[in-house]
Amino acid sequence: MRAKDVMTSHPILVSAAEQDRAALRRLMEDADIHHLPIVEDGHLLGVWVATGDGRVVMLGRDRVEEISSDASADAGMRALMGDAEAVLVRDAGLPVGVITRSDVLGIVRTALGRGIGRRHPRPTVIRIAGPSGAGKTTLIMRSLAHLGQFDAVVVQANLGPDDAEDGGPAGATGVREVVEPSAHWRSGLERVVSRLADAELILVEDRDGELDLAHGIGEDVQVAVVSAADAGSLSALQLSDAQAAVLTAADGLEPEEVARIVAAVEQRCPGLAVFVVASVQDDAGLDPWVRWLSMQVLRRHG
Ligand SMILES: Nc1nc2c(ncn2[C@@H]2O[C@H](COP(=O)(O)OP(=O)(O)OP(=O)(O)O)[C@@H](O)[C@H]2O)c(=O)[nH]1
Ligand SMILES: [Mg+2]
Repeated sequence: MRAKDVMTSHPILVSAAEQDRAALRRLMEDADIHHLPIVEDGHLLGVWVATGDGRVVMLGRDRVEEISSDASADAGMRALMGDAEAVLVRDAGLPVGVITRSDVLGIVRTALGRGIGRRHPRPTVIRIAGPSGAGKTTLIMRSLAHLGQFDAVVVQANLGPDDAEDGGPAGATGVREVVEPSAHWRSGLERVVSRLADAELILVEDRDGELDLAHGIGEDVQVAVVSAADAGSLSALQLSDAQAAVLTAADGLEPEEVARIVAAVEQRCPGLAVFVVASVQDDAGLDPWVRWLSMQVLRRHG
């Protein structure tokens, strides 16, 4: 970024002859500024500054940095973080702009509005994998409805590039959704996560296929989504690097049958958090899962 990108253009300059402080203050108030560079015959002589206590004081030219409009904006920022009270920007020698701390604060405000500069180190990345039709999308959508406290993004690695224009199903809920088939791979996931660094939570719907959560691809948490009816065939090896399994469509089985399957999975995979959901009205299973998911984000926030 260049100085001309961040400066306030068409600066009001005053000559050395203008010494009437009341008039200078009125001028600054009318223009809603706090600095008036003093320029005589193109030479910078100093700057008038309206201080917070109502005074107007003159500072020497040593307190004003002069840079070219094509210079890096960073040069101006550094000057303001040091001794400079203002930065006078010149183009072909002519004063064309001023940068003050007000401009810097304006930039910071814009950045904050976009989530840039958050102190949480990086988003929590949750990879959700499972066979085709296991209920991954359904689970993500239902979970998002309860995760409004987080700035969440869904990364769809399970849709083709042709779907990218419309976004995926989460887009309809108002949650940001990125269709990124390459997020199935380590390098693709890394790229998309670095692009979404302002998010707090990234839910990645992984591509369908044989469930293999023995090797992570750079996410924080891996979750297997499998229909309860199919969960009996899950092996410990398949889930060896997973933190949770969500057994879906429990509404299609008798509760005793579900309990038996859960017990079997828990026995086979000690330490795995196992949840059971059924995308029906009175599903009580979603709550513990959403609480667990929230904890994954909160404990990374520190
Ligand atoms: N009865 C019942 N149906 C479910 C449940 N979860 C998902 N489904 C249904 O199962 C079908 C597949 O669900 P999706 O959420 O699209 O599954 P997916 O894993 O995202 O599927 P793909 O992305 O196509 O691989 C849909 O028709 C859902 O409505 C559940 O808990 N109970
Ligand atoms: Mg899906």
